[in-house]
Amino acid sequence: MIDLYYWPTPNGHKVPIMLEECGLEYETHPINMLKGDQFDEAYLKVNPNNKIPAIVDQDGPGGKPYTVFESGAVLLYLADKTKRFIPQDEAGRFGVIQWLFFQMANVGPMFGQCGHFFRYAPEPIQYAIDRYQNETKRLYRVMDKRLDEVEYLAGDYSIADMATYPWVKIYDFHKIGIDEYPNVKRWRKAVGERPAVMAGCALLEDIMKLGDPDDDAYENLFKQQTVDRR
Ligand SMILES: N[C@@H](CCC(=O)N[C@@H](CS)C(=O)NCC(=O)O)C(=O)O
Repeated sequence: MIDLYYWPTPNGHKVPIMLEECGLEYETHPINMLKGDQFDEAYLKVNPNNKIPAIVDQDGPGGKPYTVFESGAVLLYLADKTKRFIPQDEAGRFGVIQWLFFQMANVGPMFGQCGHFFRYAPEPIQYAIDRYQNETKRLYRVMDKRLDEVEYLAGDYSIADMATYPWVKIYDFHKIGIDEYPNVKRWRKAVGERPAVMAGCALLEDIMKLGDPDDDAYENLFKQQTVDRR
């Protein structure tokens, strides 16, 4: 049994997608980041960085419970545990790892900032809006070129696609014209039609249809650096 600490966001979706793909049994523990659950002492023992997602594998190495945070690390852990969605040969394995790191170091942070400055910044800052949207578009071009050569980011469908899909799923949130990237569009459709991907993205999905963050949520999400939470 795997305990999944989760809230329905792009980084969150990655893990239930993999759990569903592998048919692993899991129990979902909602961490309501709008209410500040990510700062609870008990949760900070699971993820000291106060973010979702994270897991506790009750049947970890040596048969003991094992905690993993950072979505990329969670995906790699589950891929190694099941020997699925990552090739077992060294070249194939590092092919997946580099596209996974590409997502973790580029797509996630840059798309995240792009959405932030479009949607949540208290006042419009044109320099930041342009900087992060240009970087988002550049990353779309990188992916489009890659997906012109191969079917999935690392060749075969893998954890690199599971990590990237939830961010591309919401392209309109970042004001991206998906038709400009036909190979990404084809890939997005193929990944999005997989039953496990649909199930992973649907987990607690209704909770997020609540509209814009209210003042408390804004405080919990975006003022962490200026209030004494940690
Ligand atoms: N690099 C981290 C990023 C996780 C992350 O940013 N999670 C967001 C939701 S998408 C979160 O928990 N935010 C709450 C907070 O920052 O307090 C990962 O991939 O696991």
